[in-house]
Amino acid sequence: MSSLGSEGLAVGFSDRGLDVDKVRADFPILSRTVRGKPLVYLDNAATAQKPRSVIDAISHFYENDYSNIHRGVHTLSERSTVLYEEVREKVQKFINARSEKEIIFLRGTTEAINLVAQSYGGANVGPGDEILISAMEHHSNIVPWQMLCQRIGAVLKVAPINTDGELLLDEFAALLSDKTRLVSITHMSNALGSINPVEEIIGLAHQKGIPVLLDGAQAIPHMAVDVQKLDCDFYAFSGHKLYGPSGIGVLYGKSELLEAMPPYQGGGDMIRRVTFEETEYNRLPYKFEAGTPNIADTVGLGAALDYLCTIGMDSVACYEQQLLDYVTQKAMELDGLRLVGTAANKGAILSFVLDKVHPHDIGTVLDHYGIAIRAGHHCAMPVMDFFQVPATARASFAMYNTCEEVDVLMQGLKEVIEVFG
Ligand code: 7TS
Repeated sequence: MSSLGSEGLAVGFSDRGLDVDKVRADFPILSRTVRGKPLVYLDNAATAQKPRSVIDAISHFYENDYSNIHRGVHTLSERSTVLYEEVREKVQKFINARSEKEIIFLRGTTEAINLVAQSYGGANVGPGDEILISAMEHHSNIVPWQMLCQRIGAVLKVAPINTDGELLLDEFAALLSDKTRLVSITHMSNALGSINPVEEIIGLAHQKGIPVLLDGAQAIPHMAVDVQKLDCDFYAFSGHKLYGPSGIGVLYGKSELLEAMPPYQGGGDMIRRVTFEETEYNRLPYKFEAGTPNIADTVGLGAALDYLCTIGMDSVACYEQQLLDYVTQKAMELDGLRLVGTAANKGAILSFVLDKVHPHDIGTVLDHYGIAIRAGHHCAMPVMDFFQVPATARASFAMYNTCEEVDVLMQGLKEVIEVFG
């Protein structure tokens, strides 16, 4: 495939360091067909496909190195422990955390937010206190806080957005009160694509001494993230949206906060000494990693990070921004298409509705052309309510998508409009 859009729009892959043909060749699934058509995979916000190196790393690990970690003196256990802990170091470097002990492995973003809600929230939030989120959150960044608030008698506050899907920063600032115990906000919205002004958000919260959790599930595959530069207190993300396996994710937390937090789950590995009377907990990060973890998928996540480091997150961001510009321009040419989420600062997600066509029908027709998009509420029902739509169709892009695929999508949408319009 060429690296130019059909309009000749320069999407300069090689001069900016991302060779999309080469990237595509690394992802075996991208060469399959669906319903006799080449797969056009545009459901990357739900989960991204995996490069060969990730698939191979997992098989290689099971075939050669697999054992349980942190407990055996035998060769395989030591080998598995080294490989697992090496990934912690890779994650630390990838997000520029100060220390490996600030990296906690969990199932994913959802579990990471639940950990903070239960552990930090349980210890620091009292009756009448407030947690501040935004109106564009995924259910994973709403429900754990609702559960905490119900349990404790605290109050969930919601910072509003405008009709472009942008956070209203002044209103956000006005909602920071001396009762606010934590701000938990998405770095990038999965339903709208909006990228939040997280540095300003963190600055405003920190002026009042309030810690900030960033839900990085969507942001991390699309841009370089530096947790020290952001100065966020917690950062949560999932491996599976970052070209790694499902079932493995990360909570970053500043060590001084993590040190002071009680464990989230009890069990093996998170202890130093146990008697029936009391338990002495392990040091960070093991205090938060009870039980046998997802060892092989952690190794797979390490391979995904290695892969991304060879490309460079700045190249990914630059390439995807051009793809987003291209698809946005093309989408706006279609009669009856309305974009849902038009923030000035957006990641490569296009949510839209078509006049007289239910999003599920859009998804079903596009599937006949081998095009995978998502139709639904995207686990962000309050966002749908705000825009007064039951659902949207969402095409979400990754570094392996091309302008040609955008053209195929547009052709598919023209067919949808013809059939239902
Ligand atoms: N936060 C955001 C912003 C998300 O987009 C998602 C998943 C999550 C949290 C939860 O991540 P998990 O890995 O723990 O499930 N978003 C989507 C989506 O948009 N379509 O499918 C999953």
